[in-house]
This record gives sequence, structure tokens and C-alpha cells, in this order.
Amino acid sequence: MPATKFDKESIKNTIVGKVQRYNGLTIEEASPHQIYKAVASTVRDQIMHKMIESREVWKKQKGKSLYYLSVEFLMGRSMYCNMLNLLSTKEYTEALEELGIDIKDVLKEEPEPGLGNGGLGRLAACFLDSLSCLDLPAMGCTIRYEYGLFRQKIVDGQQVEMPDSWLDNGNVWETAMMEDACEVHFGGHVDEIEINGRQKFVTRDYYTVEAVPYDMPVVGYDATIVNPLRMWSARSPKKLDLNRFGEGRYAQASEEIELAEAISKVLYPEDRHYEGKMLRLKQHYFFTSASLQYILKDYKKRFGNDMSKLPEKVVIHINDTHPGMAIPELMRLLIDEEGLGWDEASAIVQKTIAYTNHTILAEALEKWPVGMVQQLLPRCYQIICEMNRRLCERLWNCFPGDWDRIARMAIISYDNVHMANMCVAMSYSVNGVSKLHGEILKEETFHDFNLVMPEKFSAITNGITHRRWLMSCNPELTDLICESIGTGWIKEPQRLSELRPFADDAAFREKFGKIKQHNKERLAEMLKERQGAVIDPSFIYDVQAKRLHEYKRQMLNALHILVLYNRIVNDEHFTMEPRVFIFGAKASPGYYRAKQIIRMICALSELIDKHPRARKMLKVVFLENYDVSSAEVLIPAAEVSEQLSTASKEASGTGNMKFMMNGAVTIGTLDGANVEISEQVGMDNIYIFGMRADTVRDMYRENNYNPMNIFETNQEIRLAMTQMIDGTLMPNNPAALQDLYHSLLLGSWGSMGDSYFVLKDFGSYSMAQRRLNNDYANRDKWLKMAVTNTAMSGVFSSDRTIHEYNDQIWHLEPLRKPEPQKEAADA
Ligand code: 4GP
Repeated sequence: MPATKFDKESIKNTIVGKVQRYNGLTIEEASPHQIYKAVASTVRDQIMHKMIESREVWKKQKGKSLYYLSVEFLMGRSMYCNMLNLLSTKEYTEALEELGIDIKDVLKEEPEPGLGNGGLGRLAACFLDSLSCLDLPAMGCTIRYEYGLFRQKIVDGQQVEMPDSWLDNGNVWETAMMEDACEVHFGGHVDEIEINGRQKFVTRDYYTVEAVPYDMPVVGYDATIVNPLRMWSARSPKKLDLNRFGEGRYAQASEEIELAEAISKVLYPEDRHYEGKMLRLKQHYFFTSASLQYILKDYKKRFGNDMSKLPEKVVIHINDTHPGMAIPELMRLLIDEEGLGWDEASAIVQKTIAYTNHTILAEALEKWPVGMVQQLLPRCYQIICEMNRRLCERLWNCFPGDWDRIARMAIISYDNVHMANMCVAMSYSVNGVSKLHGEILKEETFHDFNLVMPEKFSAITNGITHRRWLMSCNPELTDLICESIGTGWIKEPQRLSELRPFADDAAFREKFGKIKQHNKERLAEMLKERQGAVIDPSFIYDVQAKRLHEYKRQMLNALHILVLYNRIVNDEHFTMEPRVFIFGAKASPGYYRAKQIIRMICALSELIDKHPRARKMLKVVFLENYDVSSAEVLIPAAEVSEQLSTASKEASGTGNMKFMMNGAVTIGTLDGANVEISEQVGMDNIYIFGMRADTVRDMYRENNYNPMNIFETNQEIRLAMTQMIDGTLMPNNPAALQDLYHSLLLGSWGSMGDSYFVLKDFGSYSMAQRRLNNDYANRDKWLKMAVTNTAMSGVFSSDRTIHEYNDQIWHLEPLRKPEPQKEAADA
């Protein structure tokens, strides 16, 4: 077996050799990017050795495998985490040092794959890391988007979207797996024919798109296994049309190619128009169909043609409903290609597919117009209709005559295919992502299903990989923890709790505080370098970093900052601990109000900077293009973590866990995983405010909330809100924030205004902020809280999450390296 650990000398020689061979240069002549490529491909060589080893064991063990289907995998840069997981950071750092290169300069050269948007995509990436670390065999499946999401620029205080061409210089980590390329068919019509007395369905006149897989290895920390992330790329089977080209019709000559390849261009294409919506449906079907074809091909190669054993060897997990077409597609493949009957196929599907829900927001519960599904996927549509018919028949027996309820639960109703209903009805497991979210799914979102099939429902709280979100992004804190409690926590993260007594140790607290200060300086440098923003590292670093959405209530934070500004400006005796509020957030390109909130934050920043007294105590920075790499610098520097969602709306949150692990103290509502964070650290080590989930539910039900009452009676709120539209915030365009202003006061079409209760929760938030400000002034008290947060964060490692998924849902056997003697005996 080849060596899987490279020593310093061989690393040096390999890097020098690669620069020579690839670029014909010496190491001194090579550019930083050329050096990055040489280093990355050296790491990759090391991984490939491991991969061969891992595949051998996997083949012999013949166990069950997981396929984790997700439209997003927000992986972040790979190089440093790969070195870390190979236990080789020291060797690489020293080898580079001896070559006269600072590893930090090399790491910066790696482009970040932007194959995700938010929580759901980053969760998928953390899961892959933990799966590999726990030696569980799995493959992530997604689309190889050429442009990912978008790069955010702030121009004149507004978000501008730019294409994110992360593949421009190639991707060192991926390998094209041409032998697994396959065809995906769209459109056409279905003919029913009889062959040997059996009814068969054949689709004709379809068009084909080729799916080409690219695999990226995911190494586990000190583990045997290397799991692949498989990214499917769309390619047209058509070649250039030479006739058209010859006629000078150059654009038309490659038109069809472009159309097919549009499928893997961008993540979440704009879907306000028919074409965009259609493209999304194509994307979803494209990668689920390709993945399923591969899964069945591989299963048959390993276990033969008996499909009844599929659920024993394969579990397909769908990360929210986007890959939900896996359900009719697996039915199609089993019936049309493998010759199974409906009942047999349906029983297999219902034992193979598991589903996680990530949101209860009504607008995020996916549905597709019937006509669109029928046109694009005619055979799947037939299958969906039959699934729906059988489901409704079953429901009719449970709820005779209750048409309304049956319509709510049906897969097809009111001319739409309801993906969540299909996923719940046809998978064997439905899970929520925190305790609270699990309860809400059972009691509200899927209440009716829970009456009929309660055994399917569970809640497994999300987690984050502590390798990336502590060890890699906060090496100094990692060293301090290891010095204090040893290294056992690395493999058993819950043992971080051994750190808790150190909260009372003054010397430890001081070291902890120094590291935070150092991380704050590092962030200040990054902000200066990236966008010229200057922040003072002696200020409190208060961070709200997450997607921009009304329910996450960046608006509550912004309004509160404006109130603080007014207090400073209007009361010469008012003082506070100086604080910089840092926001990081991308707004979906079509989400007007979210973009307005970004405008408001940027305007706030300018307003404060202009005021000589205010800027001594307050600062607002909008971090451009918040992504995994910037999060890795931002999070270790944060002291306050803002988790402000309207209770019941944030399914879990995972940013909250990352901040906590790095010693930030949370100010938040009892929503999602904040509830469990508060249970871990205790109410003395967190600032909880605002309405609880059940109160929010009652408020929606009663529908008699009137934000105007608060506006009229609370002078501070009234002043701040008026400043949104009177030219104070937007001197050049006072009307710019009018819609935002109105949304907080007036509802439309009979709904109430301020539908996320910003004004309602303001008072309680402001009081919690006051307490926080006073506590921060007491350094000992504050550091105790910070240390306690880190100490109690181990339970939020995704290793715990993956253990729970495996025990409750997947039942995979970890891959075990064969004993050396046993291997000899086998040979
Ligand atoms: C997110 C949820 O909003 C977040 O609360 C949760 O932590 C995360 O999934 C992972 O479970 N949802 C999405 C989405 O990202 O696109 O629905």
C-alpha cells in the first residue's frame, strides 16, 4: 500500500518538481497562483493514495452507502482543511517555509466554490466532513454550477450582483469521471405499449442532455475513508452545427449547446418568469436523475440485479425538497428500466428515501405548476399522478369526507405539484433540524401527516464541523484548549465541556481574551484590505452574518443602532461601550425589500461616520460578499452574536453555533437552535429577548397586532423610523426607504403590517442590549461568559448530528481498516 503521509522533504521536492513540470519555472520565479496549484496538487496526490486505500476497504466490506442529494454544497476552500484532516499542517507549513513561502499567501490563492447560498448548503458541507471523519461511506451529489451564486459588490450603498467565475483557473480538487457520464431526458410524450403481455411505458421524442460527473474528495480527520462530492455538469450531445456556422450564423450554430449547458450555469436562476422557473425544475431533475442512474448502476455492479435488497445497501437522503424528483424518478427507473411492478417499486422507494425539511416559511415550500411538470417530465408526471391517487385513497379512509384536509395533504392540488407533501408521503423519514423545528413540523406544517404516519417524524439538531469552525479558523484558541484539557475533544467534541471549570481561572481567561483580541486585529486587517474599512479593535465586535431576510430581522438590529445614534447625538451625557456592528449578508437578487435593508445599513454607516461624537462610540460596517472564507476570519473575532429571528421562523441556524464555539455571546430569541444553546450555557451566559414561538403563533392566529400603536407611543422608535424617510438617513433620496418604512407599519391586502414583529420585540431587544453593554464593561464577567460558550459548544459538532442521523435514519456501518494480520491472511 502506498504511503498516505508525506514527510517534509518529499513535500518540498514534489512542490518544486510540479512547478518545474507544469510551468517550466523555478520556485523563485513562480507566481503565488502557480505555487498554490503545485501545493494543492501535492495535497491531492496524498489524498488520492488514501482514496485508493479507502475504496479497497469499501469494496471488501460491501456495506450500505449514503447518497446525500442537495442543490447546494457550500464547501469553502479545501486546502487547509485537507491538510488538517491529513494531519499534515505542520509538514506543509514547514516545507513551504523552507522554500521561502508563507503558507498564508498560498491559502489566499484558492478560489472558493460558491455552490451554495446559506444554511442548508453549508450544513451539507459540514455533514460530508463529519461523515468522512466518522468513516461512514457516503457520496454528496449536486450540480457543478459554473458560476455558483453571485459575487456581491456594494456600489453607492447598494448591492450589485456580479458573476462568480470560480472555475476560471480550473479546480485542482476535481476529477472528471467520464465513465459515469449518462443521459438525462426531457420533454417528449409517453406511449403505452404491450410487450409479452406486459404493459410498458416508453417516452418518445424527448431531448437529451448529457450529465458529466466531477468528483471532489472529502478527507476525514485521521480517518480511513475519502468520500466524494459528485458534481454533475450539463453538456449537450450536439456538436457545433457546421452548416449554420458555414452560413455565417455563428450564434445559432451553438444555440442548442448553450441551452443544454444553461442547466449547470448558476445556482438559483431568477425564477420570476416562466423560463427561469422551468430552468430550476430542469436543474433539479437533471442532477437527481443522473445521481439515481449512477446509484442503481453501482448497486447492480456490487450486489447484482435483485432490486428488493436496495434499501439494505442504499439510503438516499434528500436535503429539502429540491431533489424531491428523486421519488418519481426512482419509481420510473424501477418500473420502466428494471421491470418491477408498482407495489414492489413503491415499497422500495419508501424504504430508501429519507427527507429533511429546513424551513417552514410558506414561500419556501416548493410547488411546481402541473403543466410545467407534464411538459418537461411527462413520465414522472404520470407517476406523480398515480402516487397522488393512491395517497388520496388512503387519506379518504382516514378522514372520510374531509376534503379540505385531503386537498392540503395531496401531492397534486390546485394545479400544482406540492413537493413537501410528496416527500413526506413517500419517504420513510422526515426530520426537522432542531427540537423546536421538529415540534413545529409535527404540530403545524405537517400536522395532518403526523396523525396518519407519526412514526416518520423526528428532530435532529444541526451541527457544524469543529475542524473547520474551530481548529482551522481559530488555531490559537485550539492550541490553548489543547494545552488546557488535552486533545481528546478533537475526536469527542462533547469533551470540550472539560473546559468549563477554566471559566473561573483568571490566567486562562486572560489568555482567552488575548486570543480574541488577536483575532479582532486579524479581522480589522482583512476589512481594511478587502474594502478599505477601518475599524478599531478596542471596540466591541458585534456581528450579524447570515442571508438577508425579513424574518432574520437585520432590520431590528439596524433600527436599534439608529436609536443608539440618536441617544448619543441628543443626550450629551449618554455613553456606551464603543461598539462596531458588522453585517454580512447576501440578498436574493429578486428580493427588493432585502436589498432595501442593505441600503439602510449602508446609509446608517455613513450617517454615523459623519458625526464626530457618534463615531467615537459607534461604527457600522457592511462586509461585502460574505462567504465561507470571510466567515472564517469574521467568526473567531466576534464577541457578540446577533440571532434575532422572529421566534418559530428560523428552523435551526448554524451560524449561531459557530459564533458560540469561538466564544461569542449570543443575543437572540428563543428560536431554532438558540433554544438549545441557551439550555447548554444557561440563562446567565446568553441574552434572550422577545416573544416565544407559541406567542408568535397566537399573534398570527388572532391577527389583531397593530404596529401603529407602538409607533405612536414609543418616541425613540418613532424618531428613528421617521429618519428613514425624512432625509436624515438618505439625504440624496429621502424616498428610497419608503417601502421598508411602510412595511413596518401597514399590512397589505388585509394582512397585518410588521409581519415579523420588529416593533413588537424592539423594547425587549433594547433592554437586553443595555444589559449586554453593562456586562461587557466587567471584563472578568464577560470573559467567563465567553469561555462558557466555547466550553458548552461541543454538542453542536456535526459529528454528534451525524451519529444521530446514523443511529436513527441511515444505519451505515463505519468503514474499518482491516487488521494487518487479517490482510496478510486474505492475501
Ligand atoms: C436553512 C434554515 O433557514 C436554517 O435555520 C437552518 O439552520 C439551515 O437551513 C440548515 O438546516 N434553510 C435554508 C433554505 O437554507 O434554503 O431553506
